[in-house]
Amino acid sequence: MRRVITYGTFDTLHYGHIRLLRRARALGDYLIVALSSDEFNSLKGKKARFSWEERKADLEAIRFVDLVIREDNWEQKVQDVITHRADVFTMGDDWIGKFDFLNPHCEVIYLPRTPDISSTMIRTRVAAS
Ligand code: C2G
Repeated sequence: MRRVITYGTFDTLHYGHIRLLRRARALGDYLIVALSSDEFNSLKGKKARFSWEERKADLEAIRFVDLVIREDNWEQKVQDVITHRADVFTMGDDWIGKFDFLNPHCEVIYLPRTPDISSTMIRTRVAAS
């Protein structure tokens, strides 16, 4: 059982996220998503439109997602990889190189981002409509 872990806010869930999650799950047999808490988002300078609980429920509707855990800080990744026995850590390549420190603990794979779609775009468009 090859276990994959990925992180993110996943606000206003869109096809860019879904294509990332599908490819992440295809790297193994079990996908764990560490979902940024509202508090951590403010640390990241992000304000999600939907609460952590709403964003968690949206993610759990995706067949490729096996477990959703909380992401509360930047420092938890090594412990998460150990606790959840992750063999692979993956993120979109907008993060390329940023998480290479995880290499001793698991494989680190960056996947190409889906162009021209973002939660910011959706929030802006929806707010304007
Ligand atoms: N993503 C993508 N294509 C897009 C938008 C996002 O592939 N058009 C990917 C991102 O690269 C990331 C994941 O979807 O791997 C989640 O994106 P966000 O919700 O924007 O997450 P982010 O704010 O980058 O948080 O500790 C890491 C952070 O929690 C990452």
